[in-house]
Amino acid sequence: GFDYPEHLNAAVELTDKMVAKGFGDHTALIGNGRRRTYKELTDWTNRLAHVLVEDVGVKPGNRVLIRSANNPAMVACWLAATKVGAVVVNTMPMLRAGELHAIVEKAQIEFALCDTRLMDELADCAATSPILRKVLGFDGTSNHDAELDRLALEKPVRFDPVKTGRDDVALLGFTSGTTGAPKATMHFHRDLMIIADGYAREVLNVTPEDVFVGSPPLAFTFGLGGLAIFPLRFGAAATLLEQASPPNMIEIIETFKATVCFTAPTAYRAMLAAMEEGADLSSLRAAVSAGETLPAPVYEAWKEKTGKPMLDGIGATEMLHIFITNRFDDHRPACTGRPVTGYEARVVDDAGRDVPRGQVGRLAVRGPTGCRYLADDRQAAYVKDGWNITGDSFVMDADGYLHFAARNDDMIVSAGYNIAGPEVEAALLAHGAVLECAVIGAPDEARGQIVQAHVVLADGHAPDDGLVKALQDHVKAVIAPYKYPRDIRFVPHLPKTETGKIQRFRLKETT
Ligand code: 3SK
Repeated sequence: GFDYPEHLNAAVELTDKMVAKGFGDHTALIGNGRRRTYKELTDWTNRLAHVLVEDVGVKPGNRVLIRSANNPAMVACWLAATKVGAVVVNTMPMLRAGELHAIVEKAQIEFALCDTRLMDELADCAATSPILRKVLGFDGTSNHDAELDRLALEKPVRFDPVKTGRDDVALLGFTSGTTGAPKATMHFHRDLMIIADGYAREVLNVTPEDVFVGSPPLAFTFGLGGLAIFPLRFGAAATLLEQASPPNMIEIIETFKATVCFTAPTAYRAMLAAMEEGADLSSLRAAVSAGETLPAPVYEAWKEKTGKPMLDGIGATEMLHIFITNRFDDHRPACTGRPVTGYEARVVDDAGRDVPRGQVGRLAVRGPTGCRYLADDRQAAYVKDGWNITGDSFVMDADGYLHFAARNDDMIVSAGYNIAGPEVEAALLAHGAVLECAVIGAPDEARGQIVQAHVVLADGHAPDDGLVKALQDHVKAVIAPYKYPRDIRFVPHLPKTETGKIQRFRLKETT
């Protein structure tokens, strides 16, 4: 089991304790043209912690929202807020005011720290969210040129950490439900350590020589683990990219000789193509693929080209991080592998009974970081008798290895992003030209799935390319732009049941 002292603070473990262990001069973070050692990161987070307590008035248990792209300043803010005992809600830069408002209301967020370049949408959110008491800007470019940075420069580099318990909530991980109504999953200080001491130690065998790179947002627990917690727990370096396109990741890998990469199969496909053109990714020892299922041809091509396995894994915001994975010495194509130490998996039917090996059923998992939704009736459906019933169908083979079969819900997974179809429908319906619509995930070679909208037009509107673009721009303006429908089909009517329910599965059959 995982044994931690009663008083534990995850941020202190990842900064002050790393300096005490002798990693002070090691590089901790690289980003926005600067490199910071563990000592510099520790001093920075301590100064910020002083500001949060003394100038902002953050008390243990207060919820603090952070809005930023992946950069060192975001990591410093997350660590500082964690150090003072706050409950952190990391959010993605693409979120619009309406989405931020739903998060602020759900988590009862009183304070927000925001990269000044992303302030507009948060200001709009603050105008409609009276609970949000104070918003402080920080300079995401690390030039220390914003209110939070200026206050921090005046503070001492020593901070007596707030006493937090190992079972105190440290993080709320947000996940959009299939209806788009956000759910918040609570994670304790110890959970943040468990994912490092379990998966990252056991499977990735992280050492201080490692350099991490990757694309998932820090606001997604996949990114927070892979690009902050895992490297910092072992004295390794994390490179942070505000725009994590495959070419940018390749540049980082070549420049800093990155050794561990966290991204989705779509990006690995692009990296394979770049290797054909001469890109040198030979420094990578671990290519972790998650967020969407890894197609066997990508796994095979990577093995063929690099001589190393690509490690497919499945995680969930509910479980905090990866709980089933392949291993360096135990990996198979079209297979997600076996549970990480400490986790158990079953494949069950609707009544919770094990289905025979080789048959499809729902993936149920149990382990030390299981789901606790914040104030949400959906908890009872997700956790039954201690088993977390995930949204995926799997097959367990005769050897106990797990193979992905399908998703069970209306969630669309496109290039690693989870997109709730109903949320896109609501955005489309807010456009005057749309009478009715249904949104589904359509198979796509490059992105796994794309958002496909079937639209019935209101009277007086004619289908044409100009309208497609207008609807796409409208969706991008209302919700995070990555959710926009890449494919829009105009149809005279939608398939419906006798009671008038839209039959999305019928649309899926035709794509
Ligand atoms: O597979 C996922 O979607 C996931 C979610 C949260 C954390 C980690 C992973 C891989």
